[in-house]
Amino acid sequence: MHRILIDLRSDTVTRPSQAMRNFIAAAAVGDDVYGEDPTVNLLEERVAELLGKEAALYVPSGTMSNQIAVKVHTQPGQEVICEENCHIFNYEAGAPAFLSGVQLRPLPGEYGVMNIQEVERAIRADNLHLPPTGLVCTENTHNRAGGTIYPLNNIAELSQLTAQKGIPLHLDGARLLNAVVATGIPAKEWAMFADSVSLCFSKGLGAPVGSVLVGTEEFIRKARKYRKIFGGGMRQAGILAAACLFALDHNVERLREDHENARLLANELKSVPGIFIDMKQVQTNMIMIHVRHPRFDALTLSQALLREGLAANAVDSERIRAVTHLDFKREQIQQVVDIFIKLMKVT
Ligand code: TLP
Repeated sequence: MHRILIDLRSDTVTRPSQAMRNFIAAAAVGDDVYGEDPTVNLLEERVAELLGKEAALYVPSGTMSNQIAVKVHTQPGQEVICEENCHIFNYEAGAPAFLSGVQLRPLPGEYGVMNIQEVERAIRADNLHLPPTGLVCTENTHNRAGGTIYPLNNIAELSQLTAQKGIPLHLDGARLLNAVVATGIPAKEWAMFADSVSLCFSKGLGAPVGSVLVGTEEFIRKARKYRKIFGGGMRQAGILAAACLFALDHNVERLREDHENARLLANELKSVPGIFIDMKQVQTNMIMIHVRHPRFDALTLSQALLREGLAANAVDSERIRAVTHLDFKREQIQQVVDIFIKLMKVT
């Protein structure tokens, strides 16, 4: 085990601040399975309001939130259209097949954005042989594309298409507030194009646990039932939801700092020989570092970085992902750059 001095693996690695812990300690709680936890209820109201939806449900993780949405929107045997690098397809351990009995239809994307004509072509005709298209999923910001923003007009046209075909649209907005802060477009405006939206508090917002799923009253009534079935009915969950309320009040606007730090770091790193950064990808708090070096691929470089105390994950054999967050400070940028320069020297 190497000692991690700087952790850029994810924005999930943040630890609750003392102020957040104090707020948690003072939270009023009750049994949320009975709907009696005032802090959870308040969080759900606030997130429903923030995203302009009728109702909301607090759940333990982003994965559960997405999977409940897939479950409510679909029937077994249906097909779900998504972008090929999305989280639901790549990082949720095959849950749509396991939990909902649906198959995924991944489509190529550019910076995470699907081509609207390809989506239209992928929607199945009504034919005895074909799996009916039950849902379309999108992701904003897009994780594996490098924290890129799914432009509003693309979401709008996707929404127009799905509405016209009578297919629901789910938005994995784990980092939607990063898109909000980066563009200045309010959360409601993004959310109005989707039937359901999942928002995470355990990423850039710095809370230890929790996501909120929003949609219509009817959708959330069904989602609440599946949360119980999936084992996510928690009791005095206000202890956790309090952290999310704190995050809403204190950690949204500051996402700007993470974005600035990512840009500053990427600007420094891009001139280090042996790595390449597509600056068009650096839109929020992530940097995809393409490794083009005679001695290293992404995996061996991430191992070498770790020996220097810098943790950053390889997403495939060519790319390392670096994510800025609440516990990464501007002063650490130079340290990161120095480690890369030291390692990339061809000896
Ligand atoms: N993403 C994690 C890993 O699973 C890759 C990370 O470190 O970025 N949607 C999106 C877009 C996500 O990035 C994640 C987490 C989730 C959903 C799932 O959230 P959790 O981890 O709470 O289940």
